[in-house]
Amino acid sequence: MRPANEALIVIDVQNDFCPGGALAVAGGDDIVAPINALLPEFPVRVLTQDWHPAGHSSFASSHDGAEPFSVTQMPYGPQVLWPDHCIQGSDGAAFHAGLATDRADLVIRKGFRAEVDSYSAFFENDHTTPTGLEGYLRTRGVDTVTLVGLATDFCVNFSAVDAAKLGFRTRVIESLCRAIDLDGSLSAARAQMTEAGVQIA
Ligand code: VGL
Ligand code: ZN
Repeated sequence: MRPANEALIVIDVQNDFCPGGALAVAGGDDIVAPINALLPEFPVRVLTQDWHPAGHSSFASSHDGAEPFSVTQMPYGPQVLWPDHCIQGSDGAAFHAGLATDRADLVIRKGFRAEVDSYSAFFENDHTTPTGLEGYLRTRGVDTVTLVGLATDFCVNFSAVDAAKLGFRTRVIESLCRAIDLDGSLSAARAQMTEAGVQIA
């Protein structure tokens, strides 16, 4: 068991990000068993769940004529438009059936406001609206976080960069993540994480 100040944060290991899902990430399900093996090592265990209402503003289908994976301008900046995914209560939004969710202390949902996406476990994509995770971790005495999950270049990246900016010692285990890799987004994500002081293991 790791010391009491360490949390494992498992990002978005949900059916829609696994093979066969609406926004499938190649090999997304390969990481389930090793994540299960890692969970008991950590005294604080958090899962995140992408959780969008139908018609969410990050869906290409909500923008006339927009193709999935194109980029639009939102009031808070550029936003990739995704296929409909992780709709609240759907099978796609459920955790992968093999994930040991019973071992989690906290499930934090994000992306539930129709007009703002939320890649990060800490802040919505406006970079100001908090999810509450920072307070949860601090009040439990956590100052060091390890991140794993989906997808490396979006939700893991944004979460890790925010964690480091908030002052948490932050590590990403890249072998327990899988990437979407849209137009070089994986190499950009690695650079952003390194720049923010995230340790990539
Ligand atoms: C994610 C795109 C849209 C992720 C979530 O979990 O990385 N990516 N919503
Ligand atoms: Zn999403």
